[in-house]
Amino acid sequence: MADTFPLSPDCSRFKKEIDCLMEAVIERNPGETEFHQAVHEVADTLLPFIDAHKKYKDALILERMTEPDRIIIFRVTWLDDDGNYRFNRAWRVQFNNAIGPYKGGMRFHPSVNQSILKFLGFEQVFKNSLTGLPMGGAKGGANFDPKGKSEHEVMRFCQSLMIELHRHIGEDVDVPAGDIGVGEREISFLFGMYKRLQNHFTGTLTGKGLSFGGSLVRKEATGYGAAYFLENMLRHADEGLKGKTAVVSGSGNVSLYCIQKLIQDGAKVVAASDSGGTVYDKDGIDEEKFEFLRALKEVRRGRIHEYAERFGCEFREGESPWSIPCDLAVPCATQNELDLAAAKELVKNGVMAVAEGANMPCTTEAVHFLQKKDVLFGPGKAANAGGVTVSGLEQSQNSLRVSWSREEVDRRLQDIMQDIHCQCVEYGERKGKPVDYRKGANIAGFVRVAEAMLAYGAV
Ligand code: NDP
Ligand code: 2IT
Repeated sequence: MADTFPLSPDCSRFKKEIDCLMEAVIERNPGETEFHQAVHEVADTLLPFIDAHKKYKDALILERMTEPDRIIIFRVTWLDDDGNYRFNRAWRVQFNNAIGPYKGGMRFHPSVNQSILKFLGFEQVFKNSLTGLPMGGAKGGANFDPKGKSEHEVMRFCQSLMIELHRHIGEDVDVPAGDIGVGEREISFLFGMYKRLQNHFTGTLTGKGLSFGGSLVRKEATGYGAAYFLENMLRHADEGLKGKTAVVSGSGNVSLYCIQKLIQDGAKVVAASDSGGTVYDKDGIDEEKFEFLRALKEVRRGRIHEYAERFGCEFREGESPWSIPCDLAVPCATQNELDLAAAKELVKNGVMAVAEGANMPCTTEAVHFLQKKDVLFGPGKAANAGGVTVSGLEQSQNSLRVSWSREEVDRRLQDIMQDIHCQCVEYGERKGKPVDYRKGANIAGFVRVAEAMLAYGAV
């Protein structure tokens, strides 16, 4: 069973150990393939390190980290615009609060299930640790599809969801935020109901509107952060963004602001996508075209083919962007959107770096192939940590009852992304080879949580 997860070339010495761990994880969590994939990805690089540090091994730290603290599952009933009863299933996976209150996004998408939320919660623990801020890891969401729903239906769904969720969260307990299908509109509906139920105005959600406790740069933070991380990776390899051709997948919150920052910093972005297909703009997305794209997606909630129609460029229906020649590839849509065939195509076309704006967008096989071919690879838990970083900064501002300027928040974001890069280099540097950012991020993220768990003993 365990060999459904290919091992990276340099871990064969530890094959037996990883097989044992994965067999136990698979047995405890049957059928949860995305969760198995995320645990395997971490264990693959961590086991050699844990082997060399007996204290972590003896206290079963990694094994315990694969078990969430708790999972809350509940029904959300709501009325559609025609007065029909509808219901969905919702979850909050509170994974680990060793270093701070649970923190992580809420995802609304028809594909949401427990496996996906557990993989996201597990990754969040390591990501939040890397930021250096006091945040544990969690994730939540519902199999609700916001597409095609009216504003009032989305509002009623959010309010009904919060009627249950409010008793499980709090500014020092668990602080949800956005993810796929959950942006400022949904956070506002959720926060409005939370505040009413608690009769308490606190920073229990992040990604709030600016007039009620939101932080400047939160909207841009994940995309900007991914561009900053990519810039750090390139600089470390004596390269830079200027003049490079980039392709970005998706056209949601993360993609949009990644595209904006890449353009501002001198790269040429030639592709973006949505679940309907990819636009290939050979001339590059300039500031004016970007504004059109932003309004199309953020305001009108339209489809990306409208960009191709407006600017007369190619639209590849049903296709992802990975066959388009580029120096830099930034997958920003969803898990497992870049597979081995796509990785081979990118390498054939001379890709230099891949940074994961989304969570686990590259399959295991794709990651191993890219690393084998010495492509710089920035894993999601490092490259997309900018979003939760500014969420953490929003929590600080709420606690202090202050609002920092755009420049102040952006400066802190840049500093933290640089620090995450340094941590990855510290644990992932290899002689004569590109930094192993995957190994670096996993070890650096692990150590902080592991030390706290060791200190707490058997709890
Ligand atoms: P959005 O909902 O704003 O945008 C998602 C984008 O990805 C849309 O263009 C969507 O296309 C596309 N997409 C989603 N699911 C699929 C799918 N199954 N197949 C093809 N395309 C798909 O989400 P975000 O930008 O917030 O999130 C994108 C990724 O970034 C996710 O992996 C998320 O976990 C991760 N992330 C988000 C953070 C945040 O702060 N928002 C922080 C860190 C990571 P369509 O509209 O057609 O569905
Ligand atoms: O995956 C992620 O890091 C997010 N969706 C953002 C989480 C947050 O709490 O801001």
